[in-house]
Amino acid sequence: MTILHGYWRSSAAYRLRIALNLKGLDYDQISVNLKDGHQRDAAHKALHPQGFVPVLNMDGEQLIQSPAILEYLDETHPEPALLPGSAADRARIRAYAAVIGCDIHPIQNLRILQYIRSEYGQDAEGVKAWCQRWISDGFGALEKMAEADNRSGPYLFGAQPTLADIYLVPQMYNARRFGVAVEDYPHLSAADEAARAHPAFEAARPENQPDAPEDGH
Ligand SMILES: N[C@@H](CCC(=O)N[C@@H](CS)C(=O)NCC(=O)O)C(=O)O
Repeated sequence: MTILHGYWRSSAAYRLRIALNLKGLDYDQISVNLKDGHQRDAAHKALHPQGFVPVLNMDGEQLIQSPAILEYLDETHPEPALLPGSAADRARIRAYAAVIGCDIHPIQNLRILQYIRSEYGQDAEGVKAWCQRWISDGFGALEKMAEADNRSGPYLFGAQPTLADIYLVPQMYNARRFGVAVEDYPHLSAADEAARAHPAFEAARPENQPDAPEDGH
């Protein structure tokens, strides 16, 4: 049985839920409550030395790091391809993923936000301003990339969802959560809307997870 150790609001786990759903792979979920700090429990750190989610148990393997796991899923279950097209197309798709996965998401991770609160005395508004600043910076670049690619859509890279959408949708969710004006990025907003209407993305939505609290917080 495939088991995803995740959390309803984790965007890295959200990426994996989308990919597993797109590939038509069944999985169970074990919730690691990030809000209560269970990612730092010894039992979880035995699965993930960094104390992060997600962890995926699949095919007798224990896998960490969503970029690595997404590649594993694509290599072991090639259809539908998360990285379609030519080598140059795949490089462009990976570039969208890298802007989000390397340059936007890591600096608004929970432990970073907790750190700027505790060590730099920031309140909720200060934390929100930090997130808005860096999400907007990355989204500005992504919007220009999408404009230059000039794909007909509806997804970020054309007619089928790719790795780029798998990274985009969870990051747009975070952006809305932190009050970023996502409508300022028309290409990103249109691709996000199209992807969220896809059943694989819909089933992966944070609100649709078994550990999502009823009050949405
Ligand atoms: N590069 C890692 C990042 C994983 C990550 O940032 N996970 C977050 C949730 S989205 C986490 O577990 N944060 C716990 C914390 O900051 O304490 C991946 O893509 O798997």
